[in-house]
Amino acid sequence: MSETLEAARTAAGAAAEVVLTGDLFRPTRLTVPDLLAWPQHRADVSFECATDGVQHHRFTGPLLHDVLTHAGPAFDPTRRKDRLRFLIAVHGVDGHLTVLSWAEIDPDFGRAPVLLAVTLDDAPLDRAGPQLVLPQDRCGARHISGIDAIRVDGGYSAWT
Ligand SMILES: Nc1nc2c(c(=O)[nH]1)N[C@H]1C(S)=C(S)[C@@H](COP(=O)(O)O)O[C@H]1N2
Ligand SMILES: [Mo]
Repeated sequence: MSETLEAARTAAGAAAEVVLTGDLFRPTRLTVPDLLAWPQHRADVSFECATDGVQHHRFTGPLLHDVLTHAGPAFDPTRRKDRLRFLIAVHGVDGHLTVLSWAEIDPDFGRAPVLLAVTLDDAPLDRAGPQLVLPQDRCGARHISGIDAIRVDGGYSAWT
């Protein structure tokens, strides 16, 4: 997140919150400390930024899959084919956005160990908000910082 945006968020006095919304049985809002309730994973990542070159960072946090599963995505978890239509949109406070497929992070499919990081280089992200971490990405662009909303979308389920 840019320093300007982070300063604005901090000045507003608001603890960063992530809204989990969309096709969920238990939509919710989570702070960074709330994200400590799930098992914590560590990722040491290197990624290349088109403008700043190669960056190295250490992140810790829960798996995105664990957090979203707890929110109850609106598919039948016992039927693997049901999940394939679902998308996950991750939105940063500055409007930066990426879309993942559910299958990309599902242990039965792509198994990407994507984190919702709560620390960056050992510093807590309580005020900035969590950061998306995709250890397999070569490019840094999907490592969205200052996440303020995640939307699970099974909209393609209506496609006949
Ligand atoms: N919210 C938000 N996150 C973002 C971006 C952004 O513009 N907004 N840029 C991405 C890009 S292009 C890169 S390369 C990395 C840079 O991370 P760093 O500044 O920690 O090296 O952040 C990513 N996360
Ligand atoms: Mo970048």
